Amino acid sequence: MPDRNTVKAALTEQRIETPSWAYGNSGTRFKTFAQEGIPRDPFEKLDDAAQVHRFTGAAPSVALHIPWDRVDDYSALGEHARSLGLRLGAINPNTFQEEEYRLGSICNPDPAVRAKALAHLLECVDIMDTTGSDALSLWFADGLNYPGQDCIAERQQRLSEALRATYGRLGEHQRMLLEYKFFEPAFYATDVPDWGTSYAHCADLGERAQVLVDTGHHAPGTNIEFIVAFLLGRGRLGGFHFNSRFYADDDLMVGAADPFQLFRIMHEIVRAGALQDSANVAFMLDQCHNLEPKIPALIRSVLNVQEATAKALLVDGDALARAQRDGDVLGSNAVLMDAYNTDVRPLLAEVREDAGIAPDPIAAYHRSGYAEKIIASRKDGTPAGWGA
Ligand code: LRH
Ligand code: MN
Ligand code: MN
Repeated sequence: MPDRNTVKAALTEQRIETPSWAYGNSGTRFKTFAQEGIPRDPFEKLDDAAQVHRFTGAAPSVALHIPWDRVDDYSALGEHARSLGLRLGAINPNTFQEEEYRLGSICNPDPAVRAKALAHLLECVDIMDTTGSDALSLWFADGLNYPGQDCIAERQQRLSEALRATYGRLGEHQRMLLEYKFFEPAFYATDVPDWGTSYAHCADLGERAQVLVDTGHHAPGTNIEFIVAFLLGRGRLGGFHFNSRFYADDDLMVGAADPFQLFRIMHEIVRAGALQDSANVAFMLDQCHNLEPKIPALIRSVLNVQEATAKALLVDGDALARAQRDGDVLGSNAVLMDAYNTDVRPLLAEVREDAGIAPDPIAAYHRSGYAEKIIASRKDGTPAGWGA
């Protein structure tokens, strides 16, 4: 059986990055229901992120999306993060919300649009230099709605060129994560639709280009843990955008729709020794809290990842290896299920108490009065939201 103290130590060290955009208002294409107390700028988003970290002890970094988080002075933003005990994490360029990108960004048939998109990617590396962020997190909405709309093969060429130019601009300590998504906003063909396409481009570029797995970006029924295991084996798993989905890219709280899938993914991570910081796998959330309050939803999400991780750490590796070697189909499955069916909440409560954190972070957040405070103090100004 895994040693209890080793499991606790691994849980104490686990870090989960929250996305700046999850703190702002968000909605569907039908309606955004505004909430009260929403941050009005990136500085206030960090203030809220600090609460998630304060009550979980596990979320010390925040991913930025540019231009949603554009500020005049990124060192001041980094300084604000540091003063809150946080740091700025992955930088996400945004090449999908400007008029010019109607037919794509770096895959666009018009060289002038491609140049504009590339300039933005390079600008985001400049921002990384200032913030000290080590990951450029790329997702492209590029794709086609109709057969024949553009040449699929030529678009791959254009994609390669822009990725190569961006990769060449990265510093030694910086890396590029390439996220895939099988559809949306394009409905017929997407230029980076799957992990294979992302992997091939990363392999062309070099070691510091890695695949980013957003758990909501697959066709229903896709075995995501297989993808994770494969990429880990090749040193190409750069990180995750965790969230849950019932139908498409739902961006619901991770572990809400299918906690068993999250456990299976974390089992592959633990098996490969990729939980440690040195493995350089970024565990990030990419979620939208359209109905529920943002801060407790993000706390809940961190707890869900921790619970799946704790269960994965409790898998009896020796018993599993023995059963697998013996060809014991039911026995090996039972080892996994035993771990999955363990109630790990008391163990995690202990980990938190050892770290001087309240054992029930959501209750502690509600008791803190922070929600009431931001509702009262953020009455004026424009709340941040997708696109703002
Ligand atoms: C695309 C995506 C990508 C974007 C984020 C806002 O669906 O997952 O990571 O940057 O949503
Ligand atoms: Mn994502
Ligand atoms: Mn997404």
